[in-house]
Amino acid sequence: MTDFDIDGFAAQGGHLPYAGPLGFMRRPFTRDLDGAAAAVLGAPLDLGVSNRSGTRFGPRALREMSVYQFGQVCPLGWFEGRRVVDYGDSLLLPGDMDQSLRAIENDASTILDAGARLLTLGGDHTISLPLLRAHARAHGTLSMIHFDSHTDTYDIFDGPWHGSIFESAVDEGLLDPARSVQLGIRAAGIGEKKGYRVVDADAIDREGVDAAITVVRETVGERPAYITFDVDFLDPAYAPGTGTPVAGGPTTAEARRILLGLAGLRIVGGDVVEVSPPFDGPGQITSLAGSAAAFHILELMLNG
Ligand SMILES: [Mn+2]
Repeated sequence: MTDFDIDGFAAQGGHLPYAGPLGFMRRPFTRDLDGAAAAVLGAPLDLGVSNRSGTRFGPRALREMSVYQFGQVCPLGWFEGRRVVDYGDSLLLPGDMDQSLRAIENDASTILDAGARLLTLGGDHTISLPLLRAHARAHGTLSMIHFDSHTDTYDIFDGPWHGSIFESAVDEGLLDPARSVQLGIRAAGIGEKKGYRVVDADAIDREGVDAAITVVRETVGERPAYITFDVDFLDPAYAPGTGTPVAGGPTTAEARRILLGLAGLRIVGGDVVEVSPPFDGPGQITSLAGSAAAFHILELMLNG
């Protein structure tokens, strides 16, 4: 006979990592937001990419690898007393960017209006624009903590794409760039700087993560802040499964330490974007890293 506490195990979600249903972190799929502290939303969009596509498969892969975080990145029992639901995916019509962004914004507003925090799984980075619109409506002008190898301030086409959103967000007054930080930047800029504080990849490498954390904490202060985590922040050695990888980036350990270093800030929302499973490597390391970051963002939202 086994000594295994099957009832206690069931209370944690009830399945071994390789079995069972796949709500994010085993949360139940439901649109009932009553009493929910947070909801997780999938935004399976890849209409906005400029290079390799595939991020429409990101939410599913992030959910799958999230169940490996139990007892690892996520302490067992962490969800006790916290109602977190998986709201499912926004219904996005293929080829229709306007409809897609409206659907994401509507779902986000529904969740925020219910009083829940929102963690969104992308999807390409275009999704952050409707998400910022919804969060700014709920919380006022935001600070942003932006992990990325690109500034995404490249508003060079007629419509939104994954490289234009953080120019549009400033122009729309959704966030205050002087109170926002872009971390890990290393792609050659082709757009305006728009006034963001930048701690680029070379600065993180040279001065270390503690210095980066200090800049973020001093810049953001007490303001409501939104975290957007583009998985291409990470070096392609740690996150090959993404559309526009840029060599020379931080490690998963550095990402983890920066996220943990943001504890106590007023994190009101966040997303993990640009996971493209068709380009992921053995061990699904990109989705694993992305889902760990997603859990840490959830932790910051609910502990803050
Ligand atoms: Mn990027």
